[in-house]
Amino acid sequence: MLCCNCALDRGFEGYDQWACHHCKARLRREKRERIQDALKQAEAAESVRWNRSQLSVVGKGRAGKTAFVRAMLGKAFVADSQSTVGMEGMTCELSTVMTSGEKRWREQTDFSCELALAQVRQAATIYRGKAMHDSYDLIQSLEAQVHVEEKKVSHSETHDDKTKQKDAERPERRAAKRIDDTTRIEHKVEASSSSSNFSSQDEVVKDNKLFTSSSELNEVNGDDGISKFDQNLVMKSMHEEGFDDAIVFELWDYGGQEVFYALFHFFITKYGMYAVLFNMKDMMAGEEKVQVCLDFIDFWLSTIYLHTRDPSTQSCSPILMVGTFKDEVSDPLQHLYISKVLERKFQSHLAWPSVRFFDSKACSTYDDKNSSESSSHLGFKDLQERLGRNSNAEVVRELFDLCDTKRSGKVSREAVLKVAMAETLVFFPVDNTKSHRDPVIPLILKEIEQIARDADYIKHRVPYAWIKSFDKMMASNRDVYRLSEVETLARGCGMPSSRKLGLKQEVLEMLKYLHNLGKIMYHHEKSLSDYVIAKPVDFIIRPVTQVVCEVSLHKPVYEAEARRMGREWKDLQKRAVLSKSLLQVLWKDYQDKLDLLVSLCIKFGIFVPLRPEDDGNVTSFLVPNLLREGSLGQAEESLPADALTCFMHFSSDASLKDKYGLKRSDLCSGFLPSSLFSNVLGQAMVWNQCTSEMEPQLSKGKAILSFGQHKFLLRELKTEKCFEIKIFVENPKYVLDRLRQIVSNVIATCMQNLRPHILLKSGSHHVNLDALVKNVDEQSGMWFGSELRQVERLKQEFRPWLPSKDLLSSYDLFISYRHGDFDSELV
Ligand SMILES: Nc1nc2c(ncn2[C@@H]2O[C@H](COP(=O)(O)OP(=O)(O)OP(=O)(O)O)[C@@H](O)[C@H]2O)c(=O)[nH]1
Ligand SMILES: [Mg+2]
Repeated sequence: MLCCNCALDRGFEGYDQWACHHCKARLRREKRERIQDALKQAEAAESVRWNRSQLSVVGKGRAGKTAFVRAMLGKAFVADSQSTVGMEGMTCELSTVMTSGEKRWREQTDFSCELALAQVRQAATIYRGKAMHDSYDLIQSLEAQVHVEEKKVSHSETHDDKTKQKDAERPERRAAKRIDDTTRIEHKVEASSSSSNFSSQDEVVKDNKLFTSSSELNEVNGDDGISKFDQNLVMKSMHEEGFDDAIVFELWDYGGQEVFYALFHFFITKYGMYAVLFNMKDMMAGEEKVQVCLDFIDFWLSTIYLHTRDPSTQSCSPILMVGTFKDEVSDPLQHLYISKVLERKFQSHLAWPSVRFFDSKACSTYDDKNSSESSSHLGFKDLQERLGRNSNAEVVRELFDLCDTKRSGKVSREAVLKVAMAETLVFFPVDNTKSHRDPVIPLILKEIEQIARDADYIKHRVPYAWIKSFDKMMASNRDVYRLSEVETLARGCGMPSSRKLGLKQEVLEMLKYLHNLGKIMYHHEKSLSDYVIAKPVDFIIRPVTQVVCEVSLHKPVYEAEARRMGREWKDLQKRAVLSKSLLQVLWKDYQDKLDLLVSLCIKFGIFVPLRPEDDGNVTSFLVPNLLREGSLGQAEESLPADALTCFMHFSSDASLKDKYGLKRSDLCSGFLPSSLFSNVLGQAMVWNQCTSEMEPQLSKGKAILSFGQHKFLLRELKTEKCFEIKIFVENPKYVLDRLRQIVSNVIATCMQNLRPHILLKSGSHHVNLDALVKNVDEQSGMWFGSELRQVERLKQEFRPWLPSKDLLSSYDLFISYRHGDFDSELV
């Protein structure tokens, strides 16, 4: 037989495509050289498209989040899975199976060196001759931002600069402009591909057969250019089509119980997407269950919007709503009904434009048994019956009208099904018991991949120095670093990559980037900015959930021992008071970092140190998230009847600040993050302890506190999305100002897009205090519905809340040295 390369007869028979061993050796050598060359080029580059994203799976407890994650990973369904404690994270690679074209998500456990992986991927791109036309240099876009900032300072007044200023606030948008220099690598890629003998994919695949194992690859020459990389990785890069381009996700499975929500604010970040899960059975149950289910979805949509809103577009990270238990709620009509209920409820939600819909026509979601129904006819009542007596009549009517195109008052079952199966749903219905065999799961994976590929952040070319620094942080077993330590480490890895940014600025940008990708935790807020948490789940979630958890569902590791502490255990469960000695037991496994953990928990607002003993040592903490619901008993009953009342309303909708005369229904569309009250309560407690001897009275949504002599009641009104503040002294401004300060501190730490508004009640209206002060100051009246109230009337009605200027009019300078009847109005 003739060799297919040199055409010499080597006398070997039986193969169509046969190369003699001389030719094979030459081809191997040549191929090895090309791989070597590609690796060298990749190594010589300074940055790489990292292809990272994240998916967070959130929703009510027991909604099927963990089962859904397992389904996406192709793991078998577990009938009685354990409730997730806090949250679980994993790194997964989303790749395409060549034979079926199906998406597959693989947990990545074998790569410890991100830089090497990124370089081999880059080499694979070069080797395959692919150009990366849509990547943008991150450093250059940051430098451009700095440049604009500098200009902004020097020419802040000109109109021209104002426009650029706007641009500076939109780094992602700016990055979307092609930066010519980033094509450096692409030219190299193109050059390399033109020098390569391989022009088509087929030839590459054939060529891959030259090396069938990593040891074979290593045998030839043994040159360092290749052997310093993981040989399996290099083999993979050659054999696996799509390896160079696969997206790696951080996948987060959140625990659904409310006690954990205080922790989640620190984990929800911009880069990535969110799957909001709900149990479809809840949506078909009675009104109460439907409401709870909708409230949870509302909470998550608002939370995602709050933490991921892009100020330039006003939109948030993409969201997929997923309905579980399709095995039990399987009728396509039920799905359409649920979809309509969700649409009605959330179509004006700020996060709604970011919700991705499901085109049910895209797959054969429904079994044949559904489509082979008899052709008898249904009236409106029959349809309602089919959807259950708890169904919402208005929605059923909408569905009926949708099917009854001839307006005959009757629709055939066939027509109903046809409509139900053809409509786009606002959520993805899944049956977790089928795991990845549910046809909707691959569609969800496809959607997730598309979202990631379209995102701006995925197109950034990340400096090698950043990835190297990240590797270094992960390589040591440390969970947490001081910022200065990261700076030193980063310098050792070749930072700053940009002299213009400088080391400090570039390190901050790197930390922000890694945080947004869910790789580390870093908060720029003053009290937290000195700590870089390399392994947030291990470092914070694991220990904190030993204290903050629902004991009936999640057992702390040392529960038996803790229970033996009798009164102290009871104090924690009943009064949310945690003694240091109990903490020593619950955190037995974290003794070496106990002090640091305690101080971080205080900074995160999870623990509030209670009044120190006489020797100045703190021996116990309040854990506000563990407070129980209930009345404040005698303390509440004996409160004076007359109090000055105001409301602190919260919303992510910036336009609300300009509105006054709000109705109760306007308030309900705000957003009150579930842990905000407990956080504020914690800080208010601290101020109470500093300024007053009065023992605070606390329960989950209510507290009686005192700032100095100023006693007040603070209450959470969940439906109206506000705090009610009843103040029992003549001048309410001191308490209000201090509470405003506390709220802004909490918001600055972890909810930066949230806006508080102080409202005063007048009849059926709520007046915005800031607008009121402004109007009174400008001597203009205010509209209350159709009634215009003049300034004098406003002054009279709201006098205690308005700044007092009576005494000021007779002084140029007023120095107050005491609180007394005479000057209490001013201080
Ligand atoms: N029949 C059926 N059971 C499901 C489905 N999804 C989840 N389950 C079951 O529902 C229970 C809760 O599922 P999980 O996946 O643990 O729920 P979770 O949302 O992770 O719960 P938490 O971690 O407590 O927040 C388990 O017993 C699952 O086996 C589904 O689609 N159909
Ligand atoms: Mg779970």
